[in-house]
Amino acid sequence: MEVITKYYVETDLPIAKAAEAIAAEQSTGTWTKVEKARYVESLAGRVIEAEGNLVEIGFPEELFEPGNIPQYLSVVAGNLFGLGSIDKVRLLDVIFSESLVRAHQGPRFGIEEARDILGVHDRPLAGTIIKPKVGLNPKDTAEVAGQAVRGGLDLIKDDETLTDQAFCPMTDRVEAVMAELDRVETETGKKAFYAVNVTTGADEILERAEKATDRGANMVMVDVLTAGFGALEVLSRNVKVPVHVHRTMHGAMTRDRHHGISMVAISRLVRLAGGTNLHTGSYLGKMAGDVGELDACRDALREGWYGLRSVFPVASGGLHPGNVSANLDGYGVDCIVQAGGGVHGHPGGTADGARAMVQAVDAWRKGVSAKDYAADHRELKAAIEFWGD
Ligand code: RUB
Repeated sequence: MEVITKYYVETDLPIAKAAEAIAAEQSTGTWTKVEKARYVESLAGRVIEAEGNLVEIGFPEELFEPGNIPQYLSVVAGNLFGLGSIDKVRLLDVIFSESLVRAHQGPRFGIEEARDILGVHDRPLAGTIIKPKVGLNPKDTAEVAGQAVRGGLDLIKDDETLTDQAFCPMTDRVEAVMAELDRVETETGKKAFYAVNVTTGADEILERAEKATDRGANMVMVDVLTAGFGALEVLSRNVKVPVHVHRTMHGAMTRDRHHGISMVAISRLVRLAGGTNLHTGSYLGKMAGDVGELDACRDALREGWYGLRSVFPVASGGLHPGNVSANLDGYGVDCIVQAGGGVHGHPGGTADGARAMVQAVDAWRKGVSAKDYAADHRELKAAIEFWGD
């Protein structure tokens, strides 16, 4: 069996030569001929197609160490990016063999398991990011989180740069937020996830996550590209709560359509490594996104894949109640729409912003435009007047 990789390539070489150079460099070759025993050739990469700017290569699955995602990346996304003979190259997709996929547990908590915890099965989830993204003390963080859940949101998350700084120690923050969420649940019956960012060095990320869950955290978050896929998999294999995966730094790899690594490839790796939720971009928002790629990420996270549980795609980045429906049209029911500024910047404050997000999701479910639904939903009306739709 093979692992199939697809690349976009720009080069002055004949495309077949460039494809051979990539296949060699990422398997058994180098820039010049080196005599080798014949049996080594069984691990050589094979050019399947080289046409125009598209290259497809099959790597024998024996080249990959089962279970070792960092090593997978060294093969399919390694030295090739630095080959002087190639001007630009983008890893478009990677199709892993069944045995390599089955070497991973994948998400311990997938979409269904996360829904079972919340008791929400028939609609998209709506969430927010604590804003300001850094600076609040634990008490004020809890206040903001409590307001968001009182407004009906299902998920409150730390932002990607908030970890365990002196101005907001993680353990104090978790205790304060979870105590507030417990109060809200007791008063209103509304259950919500709080995704605490446990991103840190590989040597202590599991210990940090366990400190959070020991204090009641019901979800952890990791910045997968800065912490590493290995760190994500350590969490998903050992921590007894769902894992929210932020993709900060992805733009350095995904943004150039002609060089880097597509979000589709990253989506497959996050599912292998066991994320429950993954930011994959918004059909309408502040971050640049390509519809074809968004669709491919959505499908990579949710389609059947040798028994691995499915993963929530997360639409975030510049969302507000007025553009929720465009994102839900793309992602459908099994997704998370989340807004930071689009909740906390609401003219009526966080709780009203949360209500407006919930109303925007309800409008979509009913097949009614947000504008029409706003006629008798004041919080949504105020949001649309403020940000448009
Ligand atoms: C969004 C936010 C997230 C972005 C990252 O805040 O804080 O970090 O979602 O973008 P806001 P992406 O809602 O105020 O824009 O989700 O595309 O990775």
